Amino acid sequence: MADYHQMWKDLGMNVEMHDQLCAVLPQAFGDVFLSQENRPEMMDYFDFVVSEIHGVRPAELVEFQKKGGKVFGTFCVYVPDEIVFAAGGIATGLCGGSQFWVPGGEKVLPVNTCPLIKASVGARLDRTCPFFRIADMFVGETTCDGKKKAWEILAEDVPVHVMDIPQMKRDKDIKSWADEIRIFKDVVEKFTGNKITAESLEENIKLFNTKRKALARLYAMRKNENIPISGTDTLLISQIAFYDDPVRFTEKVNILCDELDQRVADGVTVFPAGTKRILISGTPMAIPNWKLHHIIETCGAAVVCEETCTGTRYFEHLTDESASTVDDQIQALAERYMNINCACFTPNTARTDDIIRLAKEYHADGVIDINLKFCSLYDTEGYKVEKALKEAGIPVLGIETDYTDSDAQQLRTRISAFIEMLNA
Ligand code: BJ8
Repeated sequence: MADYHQMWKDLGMNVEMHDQLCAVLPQAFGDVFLSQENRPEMMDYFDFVVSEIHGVRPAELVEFQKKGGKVFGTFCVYVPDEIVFAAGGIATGLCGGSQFWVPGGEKVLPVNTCPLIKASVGARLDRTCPFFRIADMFVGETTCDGKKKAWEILAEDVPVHVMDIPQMKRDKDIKSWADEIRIFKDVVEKFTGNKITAESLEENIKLFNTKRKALARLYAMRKNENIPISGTDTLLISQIAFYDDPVRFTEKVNILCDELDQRVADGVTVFPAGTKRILISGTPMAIPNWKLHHIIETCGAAVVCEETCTGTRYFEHLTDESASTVDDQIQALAERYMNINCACFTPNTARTDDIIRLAKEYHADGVIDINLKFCSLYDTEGYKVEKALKEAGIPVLGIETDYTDSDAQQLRTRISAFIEMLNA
């Protein structure tokens, strides 16, 4: 990585502590990604982005701010990027996916809080992530209790706007979510000093639809019998989607897909014939959380799809592009976003339906339902997920884990046994 120490200092980061993170990431990345064989050539771009993760994109954001631009940090796929970009701002994902940041979060949060929340709070308070320093405003949401309380703590340190997400999906809830997006629009307009017009919103609805279509195209490649890209590589791309420039990202994903199309035509695969296919469902995997994919794929199975917010929940469903007034566009956004099936909703049968549909579409031999430790939402919903899968005759393994490596060996044993059972 090039030397970004001056930028990090200017951002008020704890550079010494941050250096410790920079020292371990290349090794972790090499072990997980570069050890894979026969990777698509176009993964080069995504490897580069992650090798410069705290450099290139933060430097772009800093330049943008110098010209008066505002950066919004988000933590949930319910927060509509379209609104931020339509006001000339930039939205960037902030969910923490490393154990490195967890102890910082534990200084102010109960230990029995999910690692994603602890890492996100720790990254800000310890000043060890440039994205958490750059974001001018954090945008939280009322999805789970841990997050709701975390926003109050973060608000002592940085401007925070919280979006009130309904917990049911009746007509009145969709209406209330549309109202919430209208409030967000006003906040973003005031913060950026820019008015959102029907034209700017239309442009950005189309931009994010195009980005979602590129990700859907990438995922569709994995439905093939010969799988041209590993699940581990696809996860990396999904994670990068949260912070890369959306236009460049979409272009790079489509170029990669052109290569994958050719691989499919040539029968090129990254897995031996007969490899068992796994669908992952559950909690999101924020960068650099690559633990489960690495374990599953080095145990001899292929991850063919993720029913997570770092997977299909991020890109499935497009926003209707036909509305011509800001008000109607916001209604269209509300309807699109309310299709995301987060476990914070009740009832959430559409999620179990999705998992079964995806298992069929991606020809999965089994499902691994993953829960981040202390996430009671997805943990509790695991009962319904496992029941529905069993009724559908799809083998399922429930796993709870965190960001540490302490359970890696135990997970390897359980996952190997599951794959062996699928092979029997
Ligand atoms: S739409 S999944 S991105 S809230 S933070 S709920 S793991 S205890 S992240 Fe999420 Fe939006 Fe839902 Fe998706 Fe559990 Fe942890 Fe809460 Fe979490």
